Amino acid sequence: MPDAPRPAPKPVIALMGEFSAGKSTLANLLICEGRSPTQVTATQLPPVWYSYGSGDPYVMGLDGNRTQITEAQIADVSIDATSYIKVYLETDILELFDIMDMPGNSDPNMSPEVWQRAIHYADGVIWCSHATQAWRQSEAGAWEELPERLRDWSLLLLTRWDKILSERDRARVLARVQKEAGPLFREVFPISLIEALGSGDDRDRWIASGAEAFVTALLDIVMSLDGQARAQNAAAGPVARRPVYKLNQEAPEAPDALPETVAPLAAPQPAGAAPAAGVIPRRVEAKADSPRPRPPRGTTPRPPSPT
Ligand SMILES: Nc1nc2c(ncn2[C@@H]2O[C@H](COP(=O)(O)OP(=O)(O)OP(=O)(O)O)[C@@H](O)[C@H]2O)c(=O)[nH]1
Ligand SMILES: [Mg+2]
Repeated sequence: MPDAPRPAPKPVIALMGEFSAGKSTLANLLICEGRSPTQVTATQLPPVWYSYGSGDPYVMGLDGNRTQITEAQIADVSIDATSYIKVYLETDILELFDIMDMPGNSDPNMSPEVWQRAIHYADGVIWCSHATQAWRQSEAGAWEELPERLRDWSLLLLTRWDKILSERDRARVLARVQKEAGPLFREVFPISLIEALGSGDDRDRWIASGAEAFVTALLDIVMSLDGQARAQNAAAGPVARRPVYKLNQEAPEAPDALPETVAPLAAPQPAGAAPAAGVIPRRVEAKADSPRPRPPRGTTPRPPSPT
């Protein structure tokens, strides 16, 4: 009997950048769980790959062997012998795409192989760069080494925007980064992740943090990537299509129909309630059926997802 067809893998978005640039804080903002370990300074973690689902995490070793672990053991996983740690969460945004939280790539004690071998699984990257020292030469050098196919599907995020106080300085930093890095990314966004996490029900604060513009662009990328995967599926013949759901709604009748809108990312909270750390507090609407048609520069296929 032939194997049952496997569902198409979801797009994988890798969170990259130098040490302490805000990658894990961003992962927490996106997955709404506050589960991504931040400030892991004593030992670096291997890439942490978040997928939708339940069950225990596992470690994918460099030898290709999986080892089941508990959540409490994640912080102790050795970076040297590990390809990535897989973590399952039943959180809305992971129904749309997978997130890979990468270790900081400027640590002199860490081999660049750690992120180079994991980046092959990624369809797009969110590169986090400290706004106060944005887009250093070392970052440009590291980005240069990554596959060119990623550029049309990647965003540059200038984190800690709250640390640049004057409008004049903000404009200057943004202009320089746009000039130097703009052509290498789909878009550049300044953001205060701390402000976004703390914005609660305050919509103006959420928008002012830069989160709304960034998340809208991110969903745009994910929907475009998803459409591309669907086109590849159609070309490849009858394969199982991944059902795409409207978040918080019933699955559409046609299993391969794209949703008209994606909203909301988090259930609305009762008025006056303190937001849980890491919750995306805003309704972000993205037109899933009108992604910007920007084909990737390269068509290098990524390795099949091992899940
Ligand atoms: N003020 C401010 N602090 C931030 C912002 N983003 C992140 N931080 C803080 O920066 C520190 C490092 O953030 P992480 O998210 O752990 O950084 P990381 O890139 O995952 O770090 P490594 O994995 O160690 O490379 C934490 O204390 C965050 O709270 C921001 O936008 N504004
Ligand atoms: Mg981190």
